[in-house]
Amino acid sequence: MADKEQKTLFSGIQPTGNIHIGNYLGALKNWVDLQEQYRCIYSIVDLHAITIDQDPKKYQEQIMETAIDILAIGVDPKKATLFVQSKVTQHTELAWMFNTLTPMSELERMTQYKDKSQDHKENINVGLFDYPVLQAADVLLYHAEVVPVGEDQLQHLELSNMIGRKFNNKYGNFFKQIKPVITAGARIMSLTEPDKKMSKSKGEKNYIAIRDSAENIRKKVAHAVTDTGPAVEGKKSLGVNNLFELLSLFSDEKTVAKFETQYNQKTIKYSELKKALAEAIIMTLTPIQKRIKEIETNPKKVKAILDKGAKQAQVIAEKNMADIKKKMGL
Ligand code: AQP
Repeated sequence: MADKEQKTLFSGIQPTGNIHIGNYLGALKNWVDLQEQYRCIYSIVDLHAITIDQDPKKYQEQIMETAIDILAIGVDPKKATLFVQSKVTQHTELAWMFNTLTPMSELERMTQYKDKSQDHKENINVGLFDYPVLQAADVLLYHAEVVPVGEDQLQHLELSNMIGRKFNNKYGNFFKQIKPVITAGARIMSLTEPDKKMSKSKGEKNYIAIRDSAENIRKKVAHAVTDTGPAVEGKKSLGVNNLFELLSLFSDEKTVAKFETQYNQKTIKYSELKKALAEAIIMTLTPIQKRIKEIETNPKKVKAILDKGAKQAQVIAEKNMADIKKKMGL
């Protein structure tokens, strides 16, 4: 068990199914790498995900699938706390308190809100608007100082820090500033629209899911767009750039250098680059998929891990919530 005097790290993922290599490289891989270094609290943020329509009949299955994927990637419940957000009610309680500190104008600026309201015009709900406030509550409820995320979440974390500062100014010093952890792979682009980030909601062909079969991975990479983006002389197109970035993250330096040389000499065959990339992704995902199969055989154990995680999170949340209420005169 890690030294509990360490700084606290918090991060979450929505149980929206089909965890992809963007989620993996931007966040989940870091969840594993950082679990020795910090007191890690990881949450399957089911309350965030209902800001978009979810099928209640399938939702528990999706939550389980997400938990299984996280464990298969290497999050170790002996080292980190893993729980489902809605099991710890203080998240929403704190979000309400933070609502009273958050200017509407700040939320109106949020890029994710603007994008998601465009994508889900039929359901632009208050939850979608308030999403970043719940996220601030998720992190600050545990006094987390470190948050590994993809680049798309940086704006939300800045807002969390603003909310923390506002609270401190109004009610007395309490919350620390959050430091985002951004690593290589923090912004993986879509395979089909490389000017946009890889995203579940943009359709199956734009992402590679960590559960995708080898055959599917080969097909998706083979169809990846290479010829879009600014054709600036001497600069790779966005699609090619994305393939090189993925190659550098999944493969070895020698392979990357070989294709870089070919690119510079204009002898590169993208079909070969894509083959090498597909095989490298398959090599990384095969052991994860094997562990998924093993973990799936024991759903009771997964449930027990989540229950224990929720209990651990509740203990911290209850204590901090009592302090917060006292500070606020509630
Ligand atoms: N393309 C990406 N590159 C790097 N990191 C990414 N993340 C998401 N997309 C990329 C990071 O993954 C973590 C979990 O994200 P989430 O559960 O909030 O999912 P999301 O960002 O909503 O993922 P999608 O695929 O984009 O879903 P939809 O299409 O539903 O919006 C976060 O740390 C995120 O930064």
